Amino acid sequence: MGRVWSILFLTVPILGVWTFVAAMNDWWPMSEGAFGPGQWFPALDVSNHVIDHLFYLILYLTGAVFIGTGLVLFWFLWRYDAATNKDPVVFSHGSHALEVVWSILPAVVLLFIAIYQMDAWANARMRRPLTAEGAVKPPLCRVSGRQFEWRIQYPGEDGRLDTPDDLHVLNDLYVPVNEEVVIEIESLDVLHSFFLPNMRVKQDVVPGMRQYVWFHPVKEGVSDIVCAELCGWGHYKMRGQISVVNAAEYDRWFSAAYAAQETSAYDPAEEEE
Ligand SMILES: [Cu+2]
Repeated sequence: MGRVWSILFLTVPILGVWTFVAAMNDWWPMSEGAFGPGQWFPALDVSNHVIDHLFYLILYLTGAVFIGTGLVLFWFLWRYDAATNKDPVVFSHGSHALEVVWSILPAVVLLFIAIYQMDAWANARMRRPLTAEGAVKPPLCRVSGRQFEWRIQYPGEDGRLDTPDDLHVLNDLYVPVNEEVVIEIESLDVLHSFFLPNMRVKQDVVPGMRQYVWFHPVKEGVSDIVCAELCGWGHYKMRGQISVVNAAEYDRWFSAAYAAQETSAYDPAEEEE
């Protein structure tokens, strides 16, 4: 019976690794069509690969530990199966040397990751992009999370937010390609999380806090905006889209959206939920 258990436990690392390898290579059962769209990362649309690099580094580190412990577990179940193992049982009070090793080794690995990712963290969270003059780059727009939509507000001609010439849009973010995009994010009610999977940007939106995210899109195209924080019954439908377009198209879109806003009639029924 012990042999059956050992084989069963061996399937855990095998299936676990298979899940990842199949997802990475788009093989069954993780392929497109089997469980919906491809299960691995959405396309990377920013110039900065550091998040993916860190992800793979940590995946391979934890993967090696996962495979290692899975194999050790299998070997012990196989080797010390009570039905076939005639050696008497030995009770041990532990091994001091082993304990030191398995305390120090993870500590060193964690410390290495902490130091190794410091620059990536600073670039993603602390070093705000600067203008050509060296000033802090003002946000392109403000995105406000609200149950269950993203309200987006662009400054108008005057370049300032919260003035009468602002442009307001819903769930439909436009940004220019090939430049550093800074977005101010805030919440109008509860915790949300502003997640742009293709830009590798994810930031909790905390009520009462004004925060900024930035990224540098290098590919034109449309991708998702997702709320990554369970924020209420309608959380699943709190999604929008981000369109990365060239400068000319951006200006065209902005003028058209602004013209549409100025000529639309106010309809109180639209305000109702
Ligand atoms: Cu939300």
